[in-house]
Order: sequence, then structure tokens, then C-alpha cells
Amino acid sequence: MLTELQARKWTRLFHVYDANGNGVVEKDDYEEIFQNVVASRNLISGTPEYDRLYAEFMSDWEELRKDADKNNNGKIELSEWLEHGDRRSNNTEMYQTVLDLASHIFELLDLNGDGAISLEEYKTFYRSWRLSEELAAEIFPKLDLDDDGGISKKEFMVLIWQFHHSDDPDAPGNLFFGPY
Ligand SMILES: [Ca+2]
Ligand SMILES: [Ca+2]
Ligand SMILES: [Ca+2]
Ligand SMILES: [Ca+2]
Repeated sequence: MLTELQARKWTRLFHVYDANGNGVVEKDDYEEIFQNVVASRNLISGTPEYDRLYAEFMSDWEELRKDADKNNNGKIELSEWLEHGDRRSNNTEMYQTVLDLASHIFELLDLNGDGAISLEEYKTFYRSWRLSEELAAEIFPKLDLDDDGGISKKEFMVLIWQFHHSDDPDAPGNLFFGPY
């Protein structure tokens, strides 16, 4: 079972993924988020980088659909999402999927490829998830655990672990996807 705190975090993430705001997570949302990401990175359709990213997005969607879409209607309802979240947080086998996904997300966020997420890159991420830059600026310092101005891969993995597992209301990783 997800704890009350974990359920709130997963509900937050649901709304982040539901890019078109229609109350279910579906392939269209992945398409929309992908379009935002390629626009923010100035990637052009038909280039290898664009195609590789698109394939990653679609394979992440397929992974999600396979595990989460229990009534097989091609959409993930919030109840299905929370059950999926429970499996993902509490099943060690699923957790490998989380780590793989986290690596994809880190790569997406680190736009200039220098191995750390800067405030500017974090803001870009917020824009592509339809969240405000002010919010990004407010949360970023809490995520930069060693206060060196960037979120390193190591810090990112700690934060993602906290987001998925922690039941501590003060864990900074809870805030990774915004207030919940
Ligand atoms: Ca949707
Ligand atoms: Ca469904
Ligand atoms: Ca960077
Ligand atoms: Ca840091």
C-alpha cells in the first residue's frame, strides 16, 4: 500500500503526466510532452536524436501501459496509476524500471550534457510540464543538496529514490515534480 504521503506524490505526478489535462494519462500526453521537450531543445524532426528520443518516449509509454492499464482501454485512470505507483515503489523488480526511467529523465534535463542540472535547465523542464518558472526557482535550491549550483546525477538519484520511497515529509526529493 502507498502511504498517504506517497499517494499524494503519485497523484501530483499523475497531473504532471496528464499533459492535456483530461483526467487520464494516455499516449497523447506522451506525444504532447515529447513535443514540448523537442521544442525546448530545438530538435528537428527526422534527425537521429529526435528519432531516438521519440522511441524512448514511446517505449516508456508502452512499459507504463503494460503494467498499469488493467482495464485495457488505452488510458491510465488515477486509480490504475496509484496501483502502478505502489508496485513501482514497493517491488524491487519494478524499481529497476524506475532507475532506467530516471536515467532517461536525467539525460532529458541535462540539456548541455555537462552532467548536472542547472537552474535554467530545471526551469526548461518546468515549462515543458506546464509548471511556472517561479516555482522552479523556489524549489531548485532544496534539490541542490550540496549547494554547488547544480543537481548532479548522484543527487538526482537520491531525489528520485526519495520521491518514490520516502515517507518523510521533509525529504527534499518529494518536491522534485513540484508541490504535492
Ligand atoms: Ca491526458
Ligand atoms: Ca485503463
Ligand atoms: Ca547541464
Ligand atoms: Ca549539487
